[in-house]
Parts: sequence; C-alpha cells; structure tokens
Amino acid sequence: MCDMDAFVSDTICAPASGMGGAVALIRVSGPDTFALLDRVVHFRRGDAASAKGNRIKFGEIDGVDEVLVSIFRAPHSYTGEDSAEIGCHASPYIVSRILQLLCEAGARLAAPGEFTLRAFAGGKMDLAQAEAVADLIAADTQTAHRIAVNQLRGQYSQRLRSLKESLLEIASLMELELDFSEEEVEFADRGKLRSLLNATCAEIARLADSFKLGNAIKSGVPVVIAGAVNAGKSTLLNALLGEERAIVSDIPGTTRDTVEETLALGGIRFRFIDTAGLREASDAIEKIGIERSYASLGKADVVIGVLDALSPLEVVRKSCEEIGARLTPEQTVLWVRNKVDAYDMIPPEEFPRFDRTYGIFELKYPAFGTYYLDPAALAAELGVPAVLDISARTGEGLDALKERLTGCVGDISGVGDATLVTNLRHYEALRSALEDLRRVSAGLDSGLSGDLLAQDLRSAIRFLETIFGEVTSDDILKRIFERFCVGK
Ligand SMILES: Nc1nc2c(ncn2[C@@H]2O[C@H](COP(=O)(O)OP(=O)(O)OP(=O)(O)O)[C@@H](O)[C@H]2O)c(=O)[nH]1
Ligand SMILES: [Mg+2]
Repeated sequence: MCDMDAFVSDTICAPASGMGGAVALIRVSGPDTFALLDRVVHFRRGDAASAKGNRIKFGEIDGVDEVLVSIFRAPHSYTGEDSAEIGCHASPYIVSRILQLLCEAGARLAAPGEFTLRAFAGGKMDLAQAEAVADLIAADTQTAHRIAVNQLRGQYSQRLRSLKESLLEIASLMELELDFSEEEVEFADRGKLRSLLNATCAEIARLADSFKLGNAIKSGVPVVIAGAVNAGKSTLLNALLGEERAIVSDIPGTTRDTVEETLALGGIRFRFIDTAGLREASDAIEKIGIERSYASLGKADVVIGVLDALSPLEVVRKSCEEIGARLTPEQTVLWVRNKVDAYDMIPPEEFPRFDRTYGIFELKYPAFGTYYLDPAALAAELGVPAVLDISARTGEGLDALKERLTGCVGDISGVGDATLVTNLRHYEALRSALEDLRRVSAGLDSGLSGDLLAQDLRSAIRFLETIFGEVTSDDILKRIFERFCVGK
C-alpha cells in the first residue's frame, strides 16, 4: 500500500482549462482552500470560509480580474476535500497572476493528475475509474468516449469486482477441501469448484482478448503506407484524409520523412503514416528516410502495401517481398494496386514503355493483353492473399479500402456497452491472473498440494486488485498520474 497521507496534507492549485476560449478555470483543493481564497479574493458578499454548502460566489481580485468562484465543501467535491474553481478571463497573464497570488497565500502548484489522485486517495473513485478520467479527456471518437464513460461510472470495476468475488468463493471452496482432505472425506463441491474456476478463467480470458479491440479504439490503429518510390503513397494519404497533407510529385523520392495524420473511420481512429519510398538510395538524407520507413513498419498494426500499376511485375514483386519480409504474423497487410485510372490514359504509342507491365491493357486494348493480371491473378502471382485495385487520384476503390481497414479492427457495434479492456496495465494484470488460474486448474487435475494452489489463487486475486487499486504502490501511482494533464 502507498502512503496516501503524503499526498493529501497541503492545498494545491492549477489551471484546469486548455488554451484559448474566453473563460479560464483555476482549481484549488486542500484543507486551506477557503482561508486561502479569502486572502486572495474580495467577495461581494460574505467570505468563502463561512459559506454554507456548495455555492457560487462573485468576487474581485484587486487589479487582476473579476471572478466567479464555485465552492465545494468536503466531502462533496471531485477530490473529496474542500475545493474551489475560480472562473476568470482566459488571458495567460490573468491566469498566471492568480496562480501566483494563490501560491503566495500558501498554496502549491499541483502536479499532473494530482486532483484525480486525491479523489482516488479519498475513496471517491477506484484506480480504474481514475484512469478513465484521463481516457475521457483524450477520447476523440464516440466509441472511445462511451467506453471511458462506462469505466468512469464504475460498471467496468463492478464487472472485475464480481470476478474477484468468484475467486474468493473458489478460495473458500478450496479451503473446505483442504480441511477435509486429511480425513479422506469425499469432497462434495468439487464439481462446483471446477465449473466456477472454468467460468472465471473463461471470463478473464475474454476480457484480456478484448484488449486488442479496446486498445485500437482508445489509442488508434497505426497504419503505415509503404511501397516503392512514386507508387502514390502520399497521394493515397491525401486522398484518405481529403486534404493535401503530404507533398506529391512525379519525382521519385519526394517523401523524405514520415508524415503522420489521424482520421476516424467507422468510430475508430486510424493513425496513417506515410513513408519515404523504398529503393536503393544514393542520397544520404533519403537513406535516413528509408531507414525510418523500415522502422515505422515495425510499429504498424496494419500496413497498406502500395504497388504501382505502372511498374513492371518484377519490380512490384521485389517491393512486395521487401515489405513482406519485415512484417510479423500479427501485422495485417492490405495490398493495393494503385493508379488503375492510368490505364485509360496511356496512348497506344506509349505502350512499349510499359512493356511487361502487369496492367489492364487487355480490357482496353486487347492486342496488348499478354501481361494483364486481374487482382486475384496478381495476388496469386505475388503469393499474397488479396490485392485491391485503387486509384488514389480518382478515388476509385478507396471506399473498399476503408472498409477493409475497419474490418481489420473487428466489429465495434455495441462495444460501448460491453466490458472492454482499453488499458495496458489492466490487460497485463488480467494476463498474469489468468496464468495463475491456469496453474491452479492444472494443479487441481494433477492433485497438487492445496497450499500451492492457494498461493496461486491468492496471487490471481492480487492481480485483479491492482486494477482497481486495492493493492498498489507509489511507483505505480506515480506512473499512472504523471500521464495526466495538470489541473485534472
Ligand atoms: N494516374 C495516377 N497517378 C497517380 C496516382 N497516385 C499517384 N499518382 C502520381 O504518381 C506520382 C507519385 O505520387 P506520390 O504520391 O508522390 O508517390 P509516393 O509513393 O509518395 O512517392 P515517394 O514519396 O517519392 O516515394 C505523382 O505524379 C502522382 O500524381 C493515381 O492513382 N493515378
Ligand atoms: Mg511520398
């Protein structure tokens, strides 16, 4: 357990609103909140210290601003302590001047997440709920928002607590068995113990499995757009975003550095990363860019492998192999053949230039059909599951590409109401609990000593408890709350 008293002895203040806007909010919390306010603010009527209950008071800070102060008396506040929110005009000068006056009067500037940490320490919320506060602020899609709200309201913790209850019941059933085993009494409830253990394991496994989708919804899905120079990667990024984000030109090697932009598709945030085209570069800067392309492939959940419809098949095959060799089985690759619109535009006298191109000539110009491969035949030729024909220039095939992208994430309909794990810390705790429980299960089968089983079971319970912070350490709390913004 951590030493909460160290956190809650003084009075803290911090700006709580973002930049911009007309009005700013400054938060104060701690035992001296009201005395401190009375030193800094001249209230129109009465003072903060003797104000009854929660109320809003109008006042003036000399030479600085007129302010509206919301007073929250313990325990009816976010932190559970005496606290207040000062509304003032959103000039950076006013905000910093008020904070300075509060600090001169005895407050301390809060660390990131310190208000929420106090709410947790004061028993206003458990740790999973506290983490949901940060998720709620960061949520930028409806789905991410719904999941954060569900977790903040405690449904998620409730679900995990009932799993803990099941484990406690298993523990007590096991103890019964231990007590009687020496007397060789037939254990009546063994079937119940088994089925409860199996059901609990299955539920924990389901929750752990939900992390892939939960994390995709919360953090976004990194999608790397990779391929040979000039294949149209940057054009594709721009077409997906609907804006001219990356520079496009017919000069091979236009993109030198990775360009990243996010886009929500079907309730999921995708982080598209356009990369420098892959080739043997002679230029030192381009070489660095290509190294970055390879490095970013490692961070992708999904790779869009862009193949140039106007390149010869052998060149395409090489690019396909280069990308494929750097991916792991967990990563999904969507292969696209870009520039299919160009087939229409190539004048017949240009055809010799496209010799051994795997294009669509056959359809438009049957005489040149020898090298045409439809997408399925091309996929077979390249040894990949599928290829999608697209034109980043005209938008052809992009809806199908978007559909395949959302298909990579899984079905998100109804996830707002399901219990979904979005937090890596929780996922790891669930995985560890599951490992312990699987040992318990195997131990039961092989007649392992009850002491050893009980040990693993206790460890599984502790892992669940870390999720809502019943067991925690200063280190864990520090790591969680330092990722919060100041003022939350
Ligand atoms: N006809 C046609 N041309 C395209 C299409 N997509 C891209 N192009 C053209 O192909 C050339 C290269 O496009 P870019 O998007 O810069 O290609 P890139 O893959 O980002 O190239 P690098 O950054 O150099 O690796 C430009 O002249 C684009 O206009 C397409 O769908 N159809
Ligand atoms: Mg580019």
